[in-house]
Amino acid sequence: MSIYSDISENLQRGRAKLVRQLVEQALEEGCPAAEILNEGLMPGMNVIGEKFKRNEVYVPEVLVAARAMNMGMQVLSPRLKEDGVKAAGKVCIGTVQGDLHDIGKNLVKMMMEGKGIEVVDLGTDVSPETFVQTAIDEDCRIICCSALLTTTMDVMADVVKEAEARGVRDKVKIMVGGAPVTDAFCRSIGADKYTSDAASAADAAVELLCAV
Ligand code: B1M
Repeated sequence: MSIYSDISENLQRGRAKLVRQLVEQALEEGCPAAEILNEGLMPGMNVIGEKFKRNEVYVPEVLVAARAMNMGMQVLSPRLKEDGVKAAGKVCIGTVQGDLHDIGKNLVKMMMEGKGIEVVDLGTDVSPETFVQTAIDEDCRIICCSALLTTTMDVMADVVKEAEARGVRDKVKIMVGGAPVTDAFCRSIGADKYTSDAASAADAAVELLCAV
């Protein structure tokens, strides 16, 4: 078994320390940082994402795999920067104003990072102004909004309006999700993309980043 499949397998099992050691070993052996990411860490996270979509693994397994991914990335990130490797694109994510649920939002973030996307995490209770200002300041190409309450999902419409008011609606895509959110709701508020789960959100973000 190659060191890359070793990294991928152990990431899927959530063996964070081992993943970090294997990434260190791969670097010592002279493997390029981008190759370790693209052939070891990301394929491992992709397998978990696909299994999550098919309900073959659940939130806890995704969380431990994401922790292993993060451990590997701690070692790899400085080397990727040194090598001038750029992220697939930059997005910001948050749970909308008035809403403190963040487990799903964190999963979306982890899946996106697993696809090589740079994610600015704004946390919870995020105002439309903060979403849009961050997108402008940080040059994010997608704003990702999560809502778990029927009483807060309408804030997503305000994010769309704020992006229009600030004159950046044509420069930034807006993705929405969370248990009460639907595709019909997404279309009704003029957002760009609804997805029902974290793995699909990450896939959609990659597609949007490639399209813009
Ligand atoms: Co709250 N809560 N909660 N809660 N809570 C729900 C959501 C609720 C359905 C429970 C119920 O009544 N049956 C209900 C909402 C009812 C409604 O509006 N229709 C509810 C309520 C009412 C409340 C309070 C108002 C309770 C109170 O105080 N009276 C209060 C609100 C506080 C606030 O936010 N202002 C409250 C508080 C809390 C806790 C703090 C105790 C805790 C949150 C802890 C935390 O997040 N750190 C909590 C929890 C844990 C839940 C439940 C039990 C679980 C939510 C969760 O994490 N699910 C929930 C009931 C339930 O769902 N069974 C409930 C797991 C998570 C992985 O799923 O977040 O849906 P989810 O994310 C999924 C997808 O939706 C999607 O991907 C994820 C994974 O695939 N997704 C996206 C999410 N964001 C996305 C973004 C995308 C794309 C996909 O693109 C950008």
